[in-house]
Amino acid sequence: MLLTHATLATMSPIPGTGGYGLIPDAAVALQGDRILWAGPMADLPAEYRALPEHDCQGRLVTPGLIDCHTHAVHAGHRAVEFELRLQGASYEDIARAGGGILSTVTATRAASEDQLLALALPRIDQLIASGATTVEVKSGYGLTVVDELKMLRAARRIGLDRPVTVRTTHLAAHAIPPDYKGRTADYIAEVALPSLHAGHKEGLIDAVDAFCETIAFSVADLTPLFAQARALGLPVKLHAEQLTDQGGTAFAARHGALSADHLEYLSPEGIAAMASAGTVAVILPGAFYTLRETQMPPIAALRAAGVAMAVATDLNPGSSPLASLTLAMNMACTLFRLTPEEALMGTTAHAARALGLADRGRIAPGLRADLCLWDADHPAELAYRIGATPLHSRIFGGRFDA
Ligand code: DI6
Ligand code: FE
Repeated sequence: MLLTHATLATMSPIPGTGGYGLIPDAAVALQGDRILWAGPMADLPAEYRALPEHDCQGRLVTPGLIDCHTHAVHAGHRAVEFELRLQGASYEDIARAGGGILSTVTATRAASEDQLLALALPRIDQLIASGATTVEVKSGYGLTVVDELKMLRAARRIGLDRPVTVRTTHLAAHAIPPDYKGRTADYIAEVALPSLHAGHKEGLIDAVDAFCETIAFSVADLTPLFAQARALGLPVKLHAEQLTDQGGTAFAARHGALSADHLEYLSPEGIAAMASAGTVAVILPGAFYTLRETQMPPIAALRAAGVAMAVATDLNPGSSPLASLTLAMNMACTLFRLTPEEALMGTTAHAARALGLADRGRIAPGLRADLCLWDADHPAELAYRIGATPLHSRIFGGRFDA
C-alpha cells in the first residue's frame, strides 16, 4: 500500500524537520506489516509508484500510539471510593481500611478468565479509539498464583481478539493480601516468585513490575523478585515515588529497568540513576489528576538530565479510570507542562522504549506499519483537544481497521 499526501509526523527527526520529524505532503510505502519507505512525495522512488494508493488528503499521519502502562484487566469498579474521596478520605486511608486495590482483588478473584477478557475488551476498544496500536497490560489484582496467571492469560487473549499488540507485565507485587499481612517476605516467596516462574514458563510475561510504596513493598522486599526476573532474562519496571520517596527508582535503575513510573516524589539522585541507566520516566497524569495530587513529577529536571519521558493512561479502576491516550497527553501538557511534542514522543517513540520494543514508535523503513491518520493538520492538535479524539483511521500491521 502507498499512503500519499500525508502530513507526516515521523517522530524520527532529521535535520530541519523539528522534533516531530514533520514532513508535509509526504508518502509512506508499506509492505506486509512493515514500513518500506517514508519521505516527501517528490522524492518517492519510482518502484513504489505502482503500489495501491490511499490518498490521505493532507491528514496528519503519526506512528500508532502506544499505551505503555495499563491495568486494563480487572473486574468491578471503584466509583464508591471516588465518592468517599470526595468526602475527604485519602487513597491511602481507603487502602489501609481494606478498600482500594484489595476491593478490586476480591472482584477479580471472583471472575473467570473469560469474564476478565470480556470486561477488558471494551476498555481496550476505547484505547484503540484514541489511537492505540500497542497496549501494555499488567496483572496485580489476583495476588494468588492461580489468579495472577488467570489475569495474564486474559491479557494475552486481548491481542487475539483485537487489532492491537498486547505486552503483558507481571505485577504480583502490587499489594499485600490480607492473609499475608505482616508477612511480606512470605508473600514474595509463596506468590510473587512462583507466579513469576509459572507465568514465564507459559510464555505469559514480557516484563516484571512492582509497587514500591509504604502501603505496598519496600526496596528490600523487592530485591529477591527483581533478582529472579533478571535471572530469567525478563526486563523490570517499577511503580516508584508515586506517593512518597522510597528510593525505588534508583533501585530499579540498578536493575537496568526499562522504566520507572509515576515519579511525583522522585529525588535528584533518582533522576541521575535513571539518566545513567537509560531508564524511561513514565508520566501518569491520570492518577495525579484523580488523586488530586499537588506534588508534580520533576519534569524540568528530567528534561535537563536527558531522561526520556513517556506518557500513559495507567488505566485502572482506582487511581486512574482513564481510557484515552490523547486525553493523557492533554493532561501531561496542562498539568505537568510537557510540550505537545514531548507528549506525542511520550505515546510513540519513548513509550516503545519503555516497553523494550525497538520495532515501533516511529515512522521509518523496517519498522512495524502501525499508523494513525488524524483529522488534524498539526501534531499539537492531538494534545490540545480535551476529550475529543480526532482519530480518522488506524493502520495496524499494514492494514486499515475494517
Ligand atoms: N499505582 C497505581 O496507580 C495503580 N497501581 C499502583 O500501584 C493503582 C491501582 C488501583 O488503585 O487499583
Ligand atoms: Fe499503575
